[in-house]
This record gives sequence, C-alpha cells and structure tokens, in this order.
Amino acid sequence: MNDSRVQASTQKLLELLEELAAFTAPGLGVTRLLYTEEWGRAQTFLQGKMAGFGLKVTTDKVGNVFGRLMGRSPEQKVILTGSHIDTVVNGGKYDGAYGIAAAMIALQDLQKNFGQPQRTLEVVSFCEEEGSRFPLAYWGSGHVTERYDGSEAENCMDADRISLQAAMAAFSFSQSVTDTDGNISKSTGARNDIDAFVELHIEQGIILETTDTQIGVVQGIVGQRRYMVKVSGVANHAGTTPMLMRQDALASAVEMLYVLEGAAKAAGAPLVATSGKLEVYPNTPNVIPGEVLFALDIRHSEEEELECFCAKILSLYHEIAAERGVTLEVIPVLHTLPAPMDTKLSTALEEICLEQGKTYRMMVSGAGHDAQLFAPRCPTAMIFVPSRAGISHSPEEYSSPEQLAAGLEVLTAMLYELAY
Ligand code: HGY
Ligand code: MN
Ligand code: MN
Repeated sequence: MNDSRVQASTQKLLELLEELAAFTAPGLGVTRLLYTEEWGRAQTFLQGKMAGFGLKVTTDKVGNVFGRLMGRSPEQKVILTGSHIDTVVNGGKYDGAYGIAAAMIALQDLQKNFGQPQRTLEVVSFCEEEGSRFPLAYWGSGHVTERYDGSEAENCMDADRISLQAAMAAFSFSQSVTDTDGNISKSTGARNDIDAFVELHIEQGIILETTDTQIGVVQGIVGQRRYMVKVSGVANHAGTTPMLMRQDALASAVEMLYVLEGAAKAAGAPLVATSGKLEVYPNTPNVIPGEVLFALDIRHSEEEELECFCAKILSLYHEIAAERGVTLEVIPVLHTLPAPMDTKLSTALEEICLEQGKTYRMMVSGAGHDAQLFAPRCPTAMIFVPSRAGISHSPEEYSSPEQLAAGLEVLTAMLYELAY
C-alpha cells in the first residue's frame, strides 16, 4: 500500500485502539473483564463499528462478535482473523484489542482496494481469553473450537461468588452465526466452517525490541498449566499460640512458592512458573492464617517437560503440607497443549516480510493465545509486533504507531493471499 494509504489506515487503527481503551473499569491501565458492564459496552461498540465497515455482524451464545466480509464463493470455508476483547486487571490497551482492531481495518482496506474477496473473510472479537475473572480461560475461542460446550458455566464462580452462568445471562446474545451451508451453528457456538485462523498480537516479550526486529513470525505457542492451590491450616491467636503448635497456612504457602521459584530456575528456559494470585483468610494481622489460596501458572514448549515439572512440584507440595500438618487441595484450572503454527502459513509470512522489506524472526510465544486452540483444527498463524521493554499485562504496555502499522501491513497481505 502507498504511504498515504498506510498513514490513513494507521490513524484509523490508533483511533480504534483509543476508543476501545476507553471501555474500562476505573483504575490504572485497562481493566475489561468478561461480562462486566465495560466489556458489554466494548462488544456493542464493536458490533456497531463492524456494521459501519460494511461487515455482516453476528454474535454467538457466549458473546463472541463476528464481522463477515462475504466472498464470491460463499460455499468455501471462512478465513478467520481476530483476537480477544477482555483484558487482565490494570492491563494495557494492545493485548487482544490490537488483533481485533487491525483485522477490522485490514478487511476494510482489502474491500476498498480489491473489492469482494473470493473467500469469505471474518473478523472476530473473542469474548474472553485471559482467565482474569473466572477460573478458566479461552471462553470465547474455546466455544468456537469445541473446547467448551457451555456446561462449564454453572459451577464456575468469580471472586464475588457470581457464577459464569449468571454473569453471561445478564447479556443476551443471538445465536445467529451460520456456517457456509447456511446452517445455524450448534448451540455451543462451535464452528466447523473455518479454513484458517490468523492472529496479530503484540509480542508481550522483549525479543523483537532487543534484536531490533519489526515482525515476529510465531512458530509455536507454549503449553500452559494453571492451578488453584488451597492450603488449609488452623486459624489461631498470633500471640498465645506457641510456634511449634501452629498449622500456619500462609507460612506453608510461602515455602511452597519459594520452592516453585527455585525449581523453575533449576529447570531452566523455556520453563517458566509464577504465582500471580494469593488470598489469605482471615487476612487479619493478629490471626495465624487458617487458609490460603494461591494460583500456579506453569509453562513450557514441550508437553512432557511440563507434565514432569508439574508432577514434581505438586509432590513436593504434598511433602511440605505433611511436614507442616496442613492439608492441600490442588484444583486444575487450565491445561493447554503446546501448539505448533502452520509451516506453510509461516513461510508465507516470511515471504511477505521479505517483499515488504521488513525485518522478521521466527519465534516461540511464551504467552498463550486464542490461536493455540485453532492450531489442531485448521492452518493457524500468528504475527507479533514489538512491545516496548517487553512489558505487557501492565498500564505501561506500548507499541509505537510504526510498529502497529507494520503488523497491520503484514496481516493485510496475509489475508489478501488467503482470500483473494
Ligand atoms: O497469559 C497469557 O499468556 C495470555 O496473555 N493470556
Ligand atoms: Mn492476548
Ligand atoms: Mn494477555
């Protein structure tokens, strides 16, 4: 595309990102959790925007929003592109939103510059990917790819004991998504009419910046295991209980988390492990904690390594619990397999970068993405742009207009190749 066109598209992209960032709960950065009021306003805004772009807008049972640019051959399966609209708490304005906004601009530019595509192109705003509000993740792409059928919603509670089912019921979504045969898709929102999925996303790491590279062509996405670990001891008086007679749930959890860090460092890259959430009960200064709930997020590019590390760490936790006279309950929350991207699509992305004179590198994603649920079902590709200082899941998340524009150009060229 010539410079003035690139500038115009980039300007629209930046405006769209600012508009989406305004749909947030109060506080630092962007907080847009599944089925909250700000989440609903963002999805409603996107439906209006997609319709304004001339796309055929539909939603499904869980509130995924789709914008379709019909192809001349409607009998052929769809080329899907997009990302997730939800964020972490106090997150940035690019994680997820960038992939949706850029996909919308790309479809608009393609239609304007090349007319109707041969194959139907569709942009999706997945309702949820992060797992920030409810103890499960990929609720949006998980329905499209049949990981979930909706029955999981009933017993899945947020921190305020609101069920996913009740939160979802506060929003009414039509089930008007139809597949290429004109059939209404199964009530679960599963789609069997998708021939390829392409996701544009910020890297959320520091490799592209430190190697001064414009584009990351993702070869694979790491596998991920998330758990909630409940340590139950005995709440007691902080002043009168002798040290040797305590069953201190927090001291036990602290030892477990210290062990986690040491074991992850000993295992070495690409294994990573974090505990980003910890709740103490009764959380009162002069009471020995009776119960602690903490999260585990463990990742690796090899499933066997991940399996082995998790088994080892949980067995260590049981030993610590036994020594300290506390009880342990480990609740699995998430298990996603490592996902290789499609080599043909990755090669096509390399060629596009070469044609456009963009620096690029093949890389593995340490972050999980909706793309990893599509990889086992259809050819799937991911494109990264740099994150400043590698920061993400933070109000400091930032990618420059030039970096965002470069990703948009590569995505547009990829979609052109797939659909025209
Ligand atoms: O946690 C992740 O890897 C992603 O940002 N949801
Ligand atoms: Mn993301
Ligand atoms: Mn994220």
